[in-house]
Order: sequence, then C-alpha cells, then structure tokens
Amino acid sequence: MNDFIQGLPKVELHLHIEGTLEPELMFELAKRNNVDIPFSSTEEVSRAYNFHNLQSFLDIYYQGANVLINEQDFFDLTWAYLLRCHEDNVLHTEIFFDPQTHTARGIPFDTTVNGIHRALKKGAEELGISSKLIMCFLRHLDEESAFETLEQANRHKDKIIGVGLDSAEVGNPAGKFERVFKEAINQGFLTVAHAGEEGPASNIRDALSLLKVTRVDHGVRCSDDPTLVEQLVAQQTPLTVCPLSNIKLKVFDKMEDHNIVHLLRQGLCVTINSDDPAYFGGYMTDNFMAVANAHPMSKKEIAQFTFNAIEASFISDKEKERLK
Ligand code: ES4
Ligand code: ZN
Repeated sequence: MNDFIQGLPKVELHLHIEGTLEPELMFELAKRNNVDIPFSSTEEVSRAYNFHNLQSFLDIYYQGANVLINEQDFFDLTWAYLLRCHEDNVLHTEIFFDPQTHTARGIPFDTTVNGIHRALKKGAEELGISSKLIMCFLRHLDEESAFETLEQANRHKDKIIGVGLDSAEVGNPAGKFERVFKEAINQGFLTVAHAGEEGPASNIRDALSLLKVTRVDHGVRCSDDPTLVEQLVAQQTPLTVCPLSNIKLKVFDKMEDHNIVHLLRQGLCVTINSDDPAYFGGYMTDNFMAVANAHPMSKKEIAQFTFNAIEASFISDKEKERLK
C-alpha cells in the first residue's frame, strides 16, 4: 500500500505557502536577513511545535513568517515546496498566501506575490507541476484591512484565481467578510473559506450562504449536522480536509478518530491536503499514509481522494483531462 500511495498522482488544494517554511530554511533566512527568531536549534523548534489548538499554532506560525523579507525569500520558500511536491507525485497544487501577514511588517504585496509566482512558473516549466494561487484574508483582522488587500490584488489578477479566509475561526464569523467577498466575486475571483475546523457546523452553512464559497477548507465539523451533510453530498461541495493538521491541532484526538473516511463513504467530495506541512509533520504522501494506516481502505477508495481533488480544482475541464 505504501508504494501505491507514493506513486499515486496527487492534487493539493489546501496549502499555506507560509506553512511550508522548514526550520532549516527559517534559520538560513534569519541569518541572511538579520532577523531574530526565538529558536537557536532544530531541537528547540521541534519542542515549540507542540500545539494544543489553532491559536497556539498561529502564534508561532506568524513569528516564523518574520524571516521572509525579499522577493527571493518567497521564491526560495515556494521552490522548496514544489520540490517536495515533485517527490510526492503532486501534479497540481492550489496555494494560499496571506498578504496581510507581510504587508503588516512593511513587506510590499508585490514582493510576496512576485516571488511566489516566479517559483510557480519555474515549477510548471521544469517540474511539470501546474498551480493556482489563492489570496487569503486574515479573519482576525477587520473588514477594512481585507478591502485594502483586495485593492492591492487588482494589479495581479492574472496571477490570483480566488480569495480565501483563514486564521482564527472562533470569534471571527464569516459575516464580517460578506461585503468584501461580494466585491471579490464581482471582480471575478472565486471564493473559498476555512470553516468547521474548530468552529461549529453552522460556520460551514455561513461560508456557503454568505461568502458563496465553491469549496470549504476543512469542514470536518459538518458531521454534527446531518442535514448539512446531505446538502454537501447533493451539491458535491468539496471539503479540503487536512488530516495531520487536525491531529496536531487537536481537532481529533488521534487519526483513528478522524472522520475523513466516514465522510468519503457517505459520498462527500472529500480531499486530502497538507495545510502547513512544515509545522504539522508531513506533506501529501505522509497525510495519505497516516489516513490509510489508521483506516483500512481499498486502493479504489484511496484513489478517490485524487479524483475528488481533480474535480474540486480550479482548472479547466481540458486541464482536468491531463490529470485523469
Ligand atoms: C491555518 Cl490550519 C489553519 N487554520 C486556519 N488558518 C490557518 N492559517 C494557516 N494555517
Ligand atoms: Zn488551512
């Protein structure tokens, strides 16, 4: 089964590029850019990556991002991730970035997006990996800041396919961003949002009705609402589930308790993704392995995660055919 999973073509739809910052690159960039980080060894880093919920992770994740200063840093970060994709037979990836994490530190929007985009272009040319870029608004910040960010994206519409919503779910309801998502849709962006990760199933309902999302990021708490599950099955609304992330952040106690395989068997369009692999202990193949080890599945079921991800992706029908 390990060889089958390793060789299986994969499509990733839930990946925060800032969450691919491996400790080695963090140290290298801290040195290159003369930035202080609160760790002096990889052992200290491993000890710090012991999270008890989403917020305890976010605090460390935003600190890590402080080493990203120049366009080359964003390029190096993205290129390192694409090399890992190549190892894991990831053929297509849809990447989130958090511009506000960087503009708040005085790093221009253009620096971030241009560095990421240059690596994605090279990834297509040299590794054959196709990609899309999704800009996330930080939901702990206000509507005004999200509108400013949307304005900054205007010059980069050729590089950004959609907008998303991430950061602290509890206490920051979808409704806070209803108007900015409406404007984003008017401008031609697709929409996704994190919902039902730590927050209740009603947050998934809100993301669908208020933000008009075409997929739900995480969404695992939908199981608490059987009528919602029926609706998600009927509409084949994709859920981008991140198994290792959910264990690290204690959404489920252990992988055996994770509901992803149950959701798959209920007919939902569920996918497997790595979220913040440098922080959560694994890339795509690791996530597939962790699920398959905890939940006996047929090869057909495992491959269904890839078929679902192809369907759920933001590529054209013609590009979808290349992946099938
Ligand atoms: C995130 Cl796992 C997760 N949840 C919400 N926001 C995030 N940003 C980066 N990773
Ligand atoms: Zn996420």
